[in-house]
Amino acid sequence: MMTLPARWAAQWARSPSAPAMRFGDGPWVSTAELNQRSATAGMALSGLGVAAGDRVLWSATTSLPAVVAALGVLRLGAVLVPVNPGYTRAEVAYVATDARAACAIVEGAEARGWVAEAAPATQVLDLSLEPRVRTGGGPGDPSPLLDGAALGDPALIVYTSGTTGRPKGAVLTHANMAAGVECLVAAWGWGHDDRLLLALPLFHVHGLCAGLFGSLTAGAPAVVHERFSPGRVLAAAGDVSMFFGVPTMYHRLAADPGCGELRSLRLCVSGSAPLPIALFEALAARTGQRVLERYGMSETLLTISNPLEGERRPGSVGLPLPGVELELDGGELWVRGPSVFAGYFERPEATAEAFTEGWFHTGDLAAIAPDGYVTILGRAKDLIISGGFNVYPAEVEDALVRHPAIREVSVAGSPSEEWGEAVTAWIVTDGPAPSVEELGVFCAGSLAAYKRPRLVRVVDSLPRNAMGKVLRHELR
Ligand code: MCA
Ligand code: AMP
Repeated sequence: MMTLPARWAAQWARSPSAPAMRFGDGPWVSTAELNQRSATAGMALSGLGVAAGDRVLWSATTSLPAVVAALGVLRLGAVLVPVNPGYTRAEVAYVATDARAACAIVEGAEARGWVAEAAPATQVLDLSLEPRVRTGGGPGDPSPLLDGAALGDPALIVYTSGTTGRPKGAVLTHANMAAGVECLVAAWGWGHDDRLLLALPLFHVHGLCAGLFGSLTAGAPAVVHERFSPGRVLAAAGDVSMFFGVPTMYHRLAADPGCGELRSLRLCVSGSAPLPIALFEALAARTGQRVLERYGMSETLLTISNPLEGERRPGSVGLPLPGVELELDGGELWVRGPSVFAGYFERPEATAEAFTEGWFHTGDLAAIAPDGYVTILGRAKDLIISGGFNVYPAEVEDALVRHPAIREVSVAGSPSEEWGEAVTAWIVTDGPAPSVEELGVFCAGSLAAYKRPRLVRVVDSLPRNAMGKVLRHELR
């Protein structure tokens, strides 16, 4: 087994004129160009003092310079820490501080200022990798060894709240990444002739590892869209063979009069949240696509998938991918396998709590049929999934309870056809109740847009158990 960057570099050198990716309707970027530009990025970072093993925060919307910078980080053997470019000052500052990044590559000028202020030792760069706020670092090796990371070295730190608490950095090694990505390429028959339409954000495992790294590993070109738009996806469908999306994307595609354009694709995959059976069936009827649903987590990469050949069972996430073992503990799904992460960054206790003898506790409730098909039944963890993005109720409650008119608040998800779950706040007020719009403005400084409540319900009191804990399921 090789690390992914070493494998990509070898493939790029073998077929330098192959198309690697294009952004929207822009020109194709060849593998030779990607090879040269990502090597230059890795060397530039090294020249600025970034070394193998250093953590590099990376926050940008989807673009070629953003992809080149991320590949440069990985080729240098530094550790990529993706951050949502829609995060607020508080959210960015938290990750910058917690990860103790040597360097931050940040697209937005305002966000660069936030990182510089929160983490003065971090060298802050824009996407051209020019130092913008020179604070830390120093001259480094201008001719570093690229693609030299070992399989056991960390490659990626993805911030996620796990089953409880504040966001923690899940450390994925090069071995985890290679195992997780290579098994998808094999399971989904991903070949050079495929073209993926990639409109997922690149700051999550779904878009980054399955979408981008999957394409690079398969040696198959990707057509990359900066943001998802159903019209643009359907207009591009004739030019690609695969599409990966979250259920909210499929909901919007199914509602589009042109959704029949999906018919020509070889494979449509859904994940990150449950794909409702009714949506699966509507898509099958309108497009002929039996969308392949699969399951994953930031901590484990993708571990369960419906088969390419054979039954794609609606409402089920399918069978464990090769090398993955599953177990149920009191209904909770436990996972073991080569793509399961090494642990949470500098949190030995949280890591110890998340594992039992190598089995990772997913916090998801599941059932396994006698023929092995897995159904995700719900969650043991307090997590809302809205449009494929995870929202932790406690974080939203902490922001809302600061509002002067809110005495008590509890946050949970309400069923939503479009978003899967909609972030909903049940509030007990002092005086006139604030509107959902007012609360949105109120938490705009502390919560990214997708975490803000979409629904507000005023109640006289919150249901609590004998210990005083709010019973969220009774609210829903
Ligand atoms: C955007 N908004 C949202 C969401 N996305 N609100 C709630 N939930 C969301 N998911 C906000 C916008 O900020 C905006 O707020 C308002 O909703 C309307 O935006 P709209 O233009 O309709 O939304 P959009 O920009 O089109 O985004 C919808 C989306 C997006 C394309 C479905 O949410 C998305 O890309 N989701 C994919 C998430 C993902 O990749 N998850 C993978 C993580 P305002 O009006 O205030 O401006 S899970 C993972 O990686 C594991 C391994 C796995 O299994 O895959
Ligand atoms: P994240 O922590 O962002 O990686 O999100 C992982 C969580 O997304 C999992 O623990 C599940 O709760 C959820 N998830 C991912 N794929 C599916 C799916 N196909 N069906 C149901 N839930 C899913």
